[in-house]
Amino acid sequence: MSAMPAPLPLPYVEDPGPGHGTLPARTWYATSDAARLSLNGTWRFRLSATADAHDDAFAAQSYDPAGWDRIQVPGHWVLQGEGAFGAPAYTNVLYPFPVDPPHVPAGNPTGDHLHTFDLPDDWPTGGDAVVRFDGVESCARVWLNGMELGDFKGSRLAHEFAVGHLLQPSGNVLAVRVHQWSSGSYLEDQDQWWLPGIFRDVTLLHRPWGCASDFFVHASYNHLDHTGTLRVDSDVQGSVSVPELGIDTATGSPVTVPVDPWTAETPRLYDAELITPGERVPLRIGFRTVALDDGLIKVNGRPLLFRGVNRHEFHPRTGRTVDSATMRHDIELMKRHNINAVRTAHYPPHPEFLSLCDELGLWVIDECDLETHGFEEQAWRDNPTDDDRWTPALLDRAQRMVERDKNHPSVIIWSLGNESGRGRGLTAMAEWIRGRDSGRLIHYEGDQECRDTDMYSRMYPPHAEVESIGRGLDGGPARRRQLPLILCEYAHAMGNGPGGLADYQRLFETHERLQGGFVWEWIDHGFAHPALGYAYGGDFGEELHDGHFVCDGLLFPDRTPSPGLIEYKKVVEPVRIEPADAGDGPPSGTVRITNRYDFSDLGHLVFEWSYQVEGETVDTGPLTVPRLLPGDWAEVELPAAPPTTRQDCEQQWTVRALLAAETPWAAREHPVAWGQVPLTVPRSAPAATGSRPHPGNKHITLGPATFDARTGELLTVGRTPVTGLRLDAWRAPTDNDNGAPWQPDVRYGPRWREIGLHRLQHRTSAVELSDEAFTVRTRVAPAGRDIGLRTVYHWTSDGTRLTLAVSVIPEGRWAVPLPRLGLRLGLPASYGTAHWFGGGPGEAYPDTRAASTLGRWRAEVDDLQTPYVFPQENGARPDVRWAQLTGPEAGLRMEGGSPFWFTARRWTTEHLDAATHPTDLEPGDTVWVNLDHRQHGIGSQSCGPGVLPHHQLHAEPTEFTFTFSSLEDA
Ligand code: IPT
Repeated sequence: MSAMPAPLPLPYVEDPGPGHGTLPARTWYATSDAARLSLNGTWRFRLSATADAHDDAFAAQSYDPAGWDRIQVPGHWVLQGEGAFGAPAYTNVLYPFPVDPPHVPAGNPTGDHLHTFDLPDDWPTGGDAVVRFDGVESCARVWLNGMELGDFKGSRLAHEFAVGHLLQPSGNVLAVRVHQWSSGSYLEDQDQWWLPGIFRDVTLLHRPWGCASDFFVHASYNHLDHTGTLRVDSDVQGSVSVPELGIDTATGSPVTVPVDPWTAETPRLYDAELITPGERVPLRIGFRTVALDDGLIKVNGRPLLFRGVNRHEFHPRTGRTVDSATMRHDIELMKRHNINAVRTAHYPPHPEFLSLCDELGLWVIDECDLETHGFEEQAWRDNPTDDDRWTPALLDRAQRMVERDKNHPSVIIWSLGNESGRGRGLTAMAEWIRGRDSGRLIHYEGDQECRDTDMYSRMYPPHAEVESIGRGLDGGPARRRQLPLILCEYAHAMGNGPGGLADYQRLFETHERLQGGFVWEWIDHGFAHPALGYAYGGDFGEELHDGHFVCDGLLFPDRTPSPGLIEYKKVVEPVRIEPADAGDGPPSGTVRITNRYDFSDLGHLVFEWSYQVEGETVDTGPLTVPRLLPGDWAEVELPAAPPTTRQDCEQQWTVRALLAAETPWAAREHPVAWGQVPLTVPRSAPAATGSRPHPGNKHITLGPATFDARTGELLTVGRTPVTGLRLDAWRAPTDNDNGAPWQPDVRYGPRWREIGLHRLQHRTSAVELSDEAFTVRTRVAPAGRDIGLRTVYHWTSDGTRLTLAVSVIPEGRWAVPLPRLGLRLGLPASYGTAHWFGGGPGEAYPDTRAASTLGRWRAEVDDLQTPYVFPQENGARPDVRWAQLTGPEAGLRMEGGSPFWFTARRWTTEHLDAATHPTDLEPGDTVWVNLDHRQHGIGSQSCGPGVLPHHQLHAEPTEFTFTFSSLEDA
């Protein structure tokens, strides 16, 4: 069965072809009754600086591994050996080697891996055996017992060699030479760390006589008569049994029976078995039919709305070696956050991940291991996807993906790859896939004319453009006009953000042609680092790198959900709970409930109401909601008599939808969706007036406060010392403020700095006392510019409370929005506990506030911080009516004349701005508080559109007030 490698025109490392000597690609399955032996474990390892340092040593068996290092397989060598085996390197688009295809650098780290194994005593004698590699980056040459088996490329695909004729009962030596760089590297320019090694499982599989080499499960669903049709094609005649359905049939012959369909919402799998003369293979069959129908992607006759994410394989210690528990955890987290789809960006994942998607229910776009993005730098000249020399490698990759993954019901779309330009090679891939599998659709974003694809796919388009596509106003080629739109990437989740998710979702839900999208991306790829917290590009001394652009996920590297994921969960929730439209009348005690599932009714949910007074829950109870069908809505009356009718405080209903029973991915009562129905409007804190300011020698007193008589600076409120209270307009720019260099629109982060908003000077022009007030007149402006903010602080008191009315009048031409507008002040470090009535529990900004829940919250200042891997503005709480910061003995209460944004941290904005890792941030002797009247939105400009106009903060004449009081007995 094995083929000896033919003489090569180029050394095999640089041959653009896929490799030599491997067996044809076939379906992957985790178990069967055939014997198998995991070869994972501790292997011997020798690292060389070049590809040819030890040429053919394995063939001659003239080596002595006694002095070699040890390494874990699966694993990447650059993540082992404590630095002795090199380091990871991160680039986004640029190849980290000269673009000279198919050549690779002379410096080509090469890892010789050696494993000695015995066959188990019960290893069968007849038949053949194969050794399977599930993932090796980027090129491997393999020997068993001194005989060369061949070589392969295609890092995230399975490769097998026939080895039966070479196996001996004991002392088998498997030798694998892995080169970091190969011609294959030109096809693997995904935006991620370059991580060489045998990073997925290695397995020895017995292949009994009479077993199938390959089989293809076709299981369709007819939604009109609710039947499923099963046909299993196998290259060896056998039978298929599905006991639960009473099916027992020959391979190749179709059977039609009534079934429950598979969907991502209802992942119904039937246990089955394929029985061939040599092997019994357990199958899990899901019946579903994928179609492009009426210009829409439909499954089982119904259009889908993708609430998706792009998932790279990543673990903060082991890179792309991801264990089963982590895979399952990823899917559980997705399901718990209302995510229904995954694009396996930008390569087929470990096959077990797909089995888990089948089991737990996610729609999958399975993407081929292909990206040639770096050729964009040279206007796509020499792009391998348009060069016939590379077409065999491209076809090999398409075949290995489809053959490996074809039996997963969760996979509904094949993607040709990512960011690989255009060319004949891609068309050849699409044609081959269509010929092999007519039961799925084809995706490739690079094909903007949709010549080879079944859907129009875009990355990061602005909202307005998505809307015009939704309305069918985008023109374009005739074929594309007939196709639905999906956003294979949108809402770049880098740092604080993404902003504007809710605005996208409204469009998706309004226009049928818009079938949703996939947020970029699931997880930050930061490596756990002893000194830096998490390391990103450049932290390993790379010559070329793209910094923290690799940290752009909805999860932090340790898989803690970031605020972006909480926001996404709310935005895509499958049940909408909102106040019933009361027209112009007073708010009513009625909620409108809409079922936004694609397939399920609401029978699996229970609903409950709760009632809040000043944000505090005073009562709860069950709510009966009809079992609405997908797309249906109902207006549901809340209990006739609210638990309290007090008029002097804020009151609201909260309605939540919870899982009625435990599921494989969440506990009973897991919250799926919620909504709030306000019955009153926010009350504003009345200004404190009536007290007279008293001038003293050095100080001025007013009610509970003292001020510096010369500068007008606030010094104390009761026993609380206050420092540095003044207008603040600066925030540590977020990744989205800074934007990506290729963004066409103005990027405000750099503009703000250019204008000098991070170094505003405060000049006091007058300190005035009157009978009722103490007034400080200032101008706040940056050096070198004529723009400024004329700012007046107007202090009054009623004896116990202190009110500050601020008026801000912009002067000069403000061509940029402001980052923020409000006050900052410093309190003693002991004021470490925050209580507030407002939005929470997590952070929010104007365009990331859908998940913010109005209520009473408490948190330590340390826990108000969002630990973005690259420090930046974070932690604001929106809609705050009042907030208190307290220490062991005293505290300060801050009330807004209107709802405000509350932020507290143990370092200044300037420190936050200067930090490059969270470990740079050291608590000082002050808690710095920002009370913002307004904040600028977040947007998604780190790779997409900026802040939508209605979320921008423009400089204009503004007035706002805050009232302070001291909490002496706190
Ligand atoms: C897009 C890539 O497809 C994705 O891999 C990732 O790099 C993302 O950007 C940014 O994080 S391509 C981009 C140039 C639009």
